[in-house]
Amino acid sequence: MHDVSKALRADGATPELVALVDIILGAATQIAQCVRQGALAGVLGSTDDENIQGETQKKLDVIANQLLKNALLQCTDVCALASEEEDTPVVGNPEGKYLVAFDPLDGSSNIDINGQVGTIFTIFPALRDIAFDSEQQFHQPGTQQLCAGYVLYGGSTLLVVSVGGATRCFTLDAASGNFVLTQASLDIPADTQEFAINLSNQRFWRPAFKQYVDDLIAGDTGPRKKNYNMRWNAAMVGDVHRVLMRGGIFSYPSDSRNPRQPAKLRLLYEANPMAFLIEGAGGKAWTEAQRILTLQPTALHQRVAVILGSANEVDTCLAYLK
Ligand code: AFP
Repeated sequence: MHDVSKALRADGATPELVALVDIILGAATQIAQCVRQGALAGVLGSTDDENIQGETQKKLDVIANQLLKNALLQCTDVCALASEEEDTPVVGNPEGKYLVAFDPLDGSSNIDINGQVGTIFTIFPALRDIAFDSEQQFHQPGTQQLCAGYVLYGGSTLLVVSVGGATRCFTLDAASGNFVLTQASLDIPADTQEFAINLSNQRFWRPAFKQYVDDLIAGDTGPRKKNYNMRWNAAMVGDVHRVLMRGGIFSYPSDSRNPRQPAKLRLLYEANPMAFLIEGAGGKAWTEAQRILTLQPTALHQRVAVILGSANEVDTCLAYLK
């Protein structure tokens, strides 16, 4: 048995769930090859299409989506899947036990600059009291996730995954094609001096959030009495990975740029899986008013404000917003 299967079985996952994660990893390994080959594989640049979010699709968005879709639809345990790149759920086997949702390639704007990108995924149980092909299947709070994870295509290809216990990190061994356990349990320090927030949006923030960030920037001359450093990857997967590795606070708050879309990150396949992993590593993940995992979804591509990371820093941020 490979490391991922062994660890997930030890964490209580059923053989079927482990097999499903293995299928996702098979597709992710192919995506990793495309990312690594880049221009040599002709996969850089944009298509002429837009997704449901109104964003221009990159060639790699489409390729990654197709690889995951093809692999998952061959699995009889998959009832339906949802993707950032699909307007509506894609139906699999009506009797399938699982729902899978994913952002096939998070951080698409990094593709053409050789920056970090990743695949974020989550698995929910299929609900027997709701039609198998209904979008309502996916309207489950994040607490119901059976498994959440991401594959980060960076200097190394990493898998970070949890089935509800520890958040574990594996590294893809290019020689064997296996993900090898490299950190058995991630543990986010409660305090931090690092933040990841896109400061170019500050004129659109609510005053309380702006005050919080102003006080971070004021450093040891302000009320926080310590200096902070800033990092921004423009790929949630990269920013959250850094927080999982060494602590920090990551936030994409609500703003007033577009009144019809006050938040940017998607609940189902971005905020929920990341919140699951962050909590498994001892951190906190909230919207501006509520624990992310307890939100009752109302739409497939619903967007939410996100504040996550080192527990004490998230608490401080939330205290400003009260
Ligand atoms: P994609 O999934 O479309 O690549 O979007 C990435 C993302 O939603 C998230 O990963 C980043 O945190 C965020 O966008 C970066 O957004 P800005 O460009 O507004 O900083």
